[in-house]
Amino acid sequence: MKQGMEHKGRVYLKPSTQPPPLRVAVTGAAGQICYSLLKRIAAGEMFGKETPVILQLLEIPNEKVQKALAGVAMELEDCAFPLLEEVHCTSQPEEAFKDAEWCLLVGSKPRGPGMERADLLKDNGHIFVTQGRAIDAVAAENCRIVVVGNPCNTNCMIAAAQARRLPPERFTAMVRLDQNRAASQLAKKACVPVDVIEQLAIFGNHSPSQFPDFSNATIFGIPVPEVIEDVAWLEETFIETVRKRGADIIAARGVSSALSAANAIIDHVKSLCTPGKTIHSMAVRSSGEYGFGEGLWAGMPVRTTAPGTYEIVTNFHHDAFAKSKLLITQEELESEREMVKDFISLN
Ligand code: NAX
Repeated sequence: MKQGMEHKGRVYLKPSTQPPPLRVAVTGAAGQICYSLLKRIAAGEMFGKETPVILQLLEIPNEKVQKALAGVAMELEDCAFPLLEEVHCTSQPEEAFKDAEWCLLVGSKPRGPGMERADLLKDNGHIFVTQGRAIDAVAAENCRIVVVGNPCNTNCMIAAAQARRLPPERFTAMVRLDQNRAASQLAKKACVPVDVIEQLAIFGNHSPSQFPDFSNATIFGIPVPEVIEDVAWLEETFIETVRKRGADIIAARGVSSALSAANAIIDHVKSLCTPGKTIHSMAVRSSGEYGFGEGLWAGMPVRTTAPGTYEIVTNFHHDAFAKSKLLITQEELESEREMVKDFISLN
């Protein structure tokens, strides 16, 4: 006999072992990444096949966009996902983030024609100030925040700067798509399956300045430079391919990566939920590791120590070539911080 559960005035028959639903807030929910992402969360691919979810979807207060969001919600309903308990659509950050245990900040303002990077940073700065404050005010005590909307490192730094209740380590930004792209390129070159590539870190900014660190990566436990002896390919072709992959996809598809970005968000969260020895890449708050200025959010190797908690892996060694690449991305992150300094010193 199953146990009856009352929820919103309706009685459900559920196995008594099922955990309570997880509230997941997702912004930019009518956008193209979310069109690939939401169905996978609802199908249990992010939090497991035993965890019911409530999706709290945020979009801008624009009639057309809200209508599109309602359409997405209808489609989710039509999938009849057993784990999807509820979909709540809103234009109010305080509603979207209320009691959320995960906030996936995918929405941001895209760069318009002729727009300077500084303007893009500032426009998005306003969004992430608002959202960071709302999250700090109403999200669950154990909330984790993942920033995807670009420029994601700096947006994450801005959101975290608003928080007084939630510690900055709860805020991470996504470089997992870059890690996955890098792993696929190395696997293809070495003619090996992608899952034998380990210790692959993306250092720095999620931008063309990033350093996909082949030098510490391994293939079957052997350092990549010992397996792939083509130094020119590693130092030039590989790095450039990973850095420019997003632009190549826009050139080919006419729109930016969505399917692979959604997949990377799933990977980011799953890795962050899974303690173990595996090293993965996230943009996290620097305390000075690898030369990144304290308080910057930089892509680095991390290891998950408990569900939702990580430690930065600090024993990667870098030669002069790697150090020169790290310096470029460090400087770019510092320059972004300078451009948004008004947003991080608001409190
Ligand atoms: P879309 O333009 O398709 O969707 C973005 C959605 O965000 C829009 O529906 C928009 O209305 C909404 N939005 C804007 N401001 C908002 C706000 N204040 N609150 C709630 N929603 C808001 O973009 P999409 O392709 O889905 O990409 C989303 C973001 O991901 C972009 O900033 C993009 O640059 C970034 N990406 C980041 C990646 C990463 O690795 N970190 C990779 C993929 C992607 O490029």
